[in-house]
Amino acid sequence: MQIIQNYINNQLQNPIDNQWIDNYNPSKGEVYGKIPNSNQKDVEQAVKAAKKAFPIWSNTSIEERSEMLIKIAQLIEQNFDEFVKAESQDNGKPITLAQKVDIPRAISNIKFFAKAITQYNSKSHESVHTNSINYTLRKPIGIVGCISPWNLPLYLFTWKIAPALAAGNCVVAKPSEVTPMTAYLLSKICIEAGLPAGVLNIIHGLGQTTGQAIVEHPQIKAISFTGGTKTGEHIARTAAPMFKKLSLELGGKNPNLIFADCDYEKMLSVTLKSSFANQGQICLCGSRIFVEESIYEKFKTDFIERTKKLKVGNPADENTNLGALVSQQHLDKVYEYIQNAPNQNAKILAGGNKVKVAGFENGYYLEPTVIEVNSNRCALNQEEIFGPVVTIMPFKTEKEALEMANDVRYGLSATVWTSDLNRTMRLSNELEAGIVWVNTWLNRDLRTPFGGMKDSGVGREGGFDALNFFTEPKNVCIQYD
Ligand code: TXE
Repeated sequence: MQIIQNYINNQLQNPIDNQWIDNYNPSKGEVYGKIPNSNQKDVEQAVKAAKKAFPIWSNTSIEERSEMLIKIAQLIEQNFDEFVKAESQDNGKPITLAQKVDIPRAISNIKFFAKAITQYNSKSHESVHTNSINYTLRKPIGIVGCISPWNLPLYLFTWKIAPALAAGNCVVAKPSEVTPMTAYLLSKICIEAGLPAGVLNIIHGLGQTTGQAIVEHPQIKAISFTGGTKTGEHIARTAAPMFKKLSLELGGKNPNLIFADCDYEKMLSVTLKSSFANQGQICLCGSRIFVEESIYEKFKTDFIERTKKLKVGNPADENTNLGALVSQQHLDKVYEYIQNAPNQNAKILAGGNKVKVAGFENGYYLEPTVIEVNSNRCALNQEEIFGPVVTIMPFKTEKEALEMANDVRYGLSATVWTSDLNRTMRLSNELEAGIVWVNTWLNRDLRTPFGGMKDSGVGREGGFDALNFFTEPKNVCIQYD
């Protein structure tokens, strides 16, 4: 049994009321650890520690904060294999993905914001006719809350805490209770790095207990959240009467528009990734595939053939393409969508079944699944499934493709495959999405604004947008003679 503890005031400690929850290994469907189910008392302790630390941390020089973050990133690098193994075991994702994406990106997040803060600046506005100058101070907010999900655990956890800390805030953070392990390892790293007590507090527990206590705490002035749209809605409702600053990165139902003039081979291999990477559990996955009629049949044949070749198996095996889904509950949710497909006039073309992996019979495995739909209005195309399930459908014209792409409540990302520059320009203007990828997918530059429109969220993360979120602007106006 691996016991995870809270990290409060630079100490690893048990939850005050001694309440625990099970931590599962999804590849085996077995409990392998216990994590605290913290409550208001633990959050209160963390807030007290953060409050005490804030005047000191917010007054350290930018260089000091930057160096501390770099040190933390380097310590993760030194313990790289341990982090990779832990992430794969906790989440069920292929170890190769944790190795190539999750942990390297967590390290990059921290290093990026360690450097970004040294370049962060504010504006000034001179009005000669009134003999005055305005300038903007950017002050850390104080104590901020960071709540992250289970799909990219350390990657999204660091994406929030790094800019918050770099900007001089003290943080009360909660990783998902489904994947708490790498955040726990990070707390040990912070102790080793000598991060001052109370600057970062990592509290574990359920959303409705620990998460709720963070959102409700009156001294936590801003909440950065990534997770489901429903949860985001609930958090917004709770936080609004306290006028908390909110950054919400929520669900997606992203269109992938494939035109006949694209680089077909590149499109095919990237589309396979954008459909099934991380078992389809990435908010940016292109889960609605629309293909121009003239290449639809060819695409259908090739895509199904490639999908069937993907290997579902033990995440620790280097040849595995898809590991386990994150939990039994999530597997049930995704599987229900597949079972309901025939009721929606939809046809399962590949996959659709749970998988029994030899030696891991109780794990949460599902075949990569391709479903042909005949309307964009069906639940399969309108609701976020968040698993290894994509739909495909032909379109006749660019206009029709655009209409279907936008006809959904979400607006996180969109992918376009075409070699026509004019079409690229038209579609990137018209698509209702926070991110539009053309002839690429998940190609991330950390300086860019990241986030969604419509029900995919509020606000943007990344680059100076994240530092803007984690600071309070104060305008100073001086008149001179
Ligand atoms: O996420 P939750 P769930 C989508 C995906 C998935 C659905 C539900 O469609 O099927 O959301 O997933 C914390 N106050 N995404 O239920 O609950 C929770 O403990 C404060 C998309 O697992 O939103 C966890 O730390 N916090 C998404 C975090 O919120 C609360 C990634 C996210 O969990 C809380 C994950 C509360 N009342 C799921 N309730 C993306 N955008 O990438 C829960 N939490």
